[in-house]
Amino acid sequence: MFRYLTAGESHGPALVGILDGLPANLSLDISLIDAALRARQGGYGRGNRMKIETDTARFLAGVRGSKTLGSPIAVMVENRDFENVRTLMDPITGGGKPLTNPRPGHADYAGALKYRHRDLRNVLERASARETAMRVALGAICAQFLEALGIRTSSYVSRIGDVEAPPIDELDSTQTESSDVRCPDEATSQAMIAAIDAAKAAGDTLGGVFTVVIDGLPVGIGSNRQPDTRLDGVLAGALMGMQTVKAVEVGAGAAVAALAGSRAHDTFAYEDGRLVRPSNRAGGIEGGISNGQQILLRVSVKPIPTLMKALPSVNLHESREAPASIVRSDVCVVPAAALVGEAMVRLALTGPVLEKFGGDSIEETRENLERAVEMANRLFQRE
Ligand code: EPS
Repeated sequence: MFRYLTAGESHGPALVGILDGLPANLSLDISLIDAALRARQGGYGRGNRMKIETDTARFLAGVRGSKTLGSPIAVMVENRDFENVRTLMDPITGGGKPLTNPRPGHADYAGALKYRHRDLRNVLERASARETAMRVALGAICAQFLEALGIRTSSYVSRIGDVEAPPIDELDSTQTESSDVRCPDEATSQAMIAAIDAAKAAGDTLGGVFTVVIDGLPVGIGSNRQPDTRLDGVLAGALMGMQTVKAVEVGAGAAVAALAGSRAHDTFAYEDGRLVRPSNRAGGIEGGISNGQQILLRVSVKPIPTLMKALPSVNLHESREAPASIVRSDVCVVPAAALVGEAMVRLALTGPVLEKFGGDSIEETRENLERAVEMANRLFQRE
């Protein structure tokens, strides 16, 4: 069974993560893990915390000579900001003036009542998206496992606030990587940057939409056996597990509700003796099982809840109306969220891929995959 856990407060000493169940002998390019962490810190619209941190992954277990051992992998990412707030956050002696005014849209209020915390900082420290740095580190390890099997993920941003890109059919990843907002359309990128500047000037924040694409996923990942084994549910659940995400669509998504059945599904045909699907409205998943087509996941992200022009709220200690607490924050996290989304998809795919192909070493996993693909190709071959 593959599983992972993260721990860490936004301003505590460090974030830590454990990956358990990856096969042995997988060669890891450590520089790619740090590159993924660096990319998550970027994107137009980020705040001043990103100038303090230089995230790097320190391996504590499970890897030797840059190869996985098959034992649990433990990783640490230090929070440099901890040194600046040690009196507040030290695990043994930390404490200080409590935060009392919950931010609408944040975990502050519900979390305080749930855990009986009178200081909202005790909630926001774990609810903060800082923790996604560890998900990105662990996801970058899974990316190298998936890549070894020919499975790749990519992502792009198609909306920030009310600025939307034209339909993006053929994704040009070089364009996406050179855009400060991860949008492959140059003119839209500029309009998005202008929208972020305007929101910042107004003390406001912006959400948006990103898409995660999975290429090379073999047929048969996920299952129709039980509701919790369906691949669409597994992937959507992982993406909804991100701090900012409010909706996930697979393929044509919500638009399919308005289509008649004759226009909603992807028909089958033969072309030069090869089975083809002329469309991909299902987004690569039918009956909870990957069907060999590209997987398309469209994810809607809310504007982050810390506004420099604070929203109306209350002071819970004094039982009176008061503006929400203002803490350092970002204006727009959609480009970074796209990268976290990719990390979540990589983490969520690894379990079902291992369930299908198994293997205690990467060689064994690859052999099992090759055999399964060969058998599937032969199943309906004419005698
Ligand atoms: C973030 C780190 C945080 C925030 C942001 C994301 O750092 P700090 O709280 O020290 O500024 O910038 O978190 C939030 C938007 C939030 O609401 O908690 C990060 O590393 O992604």
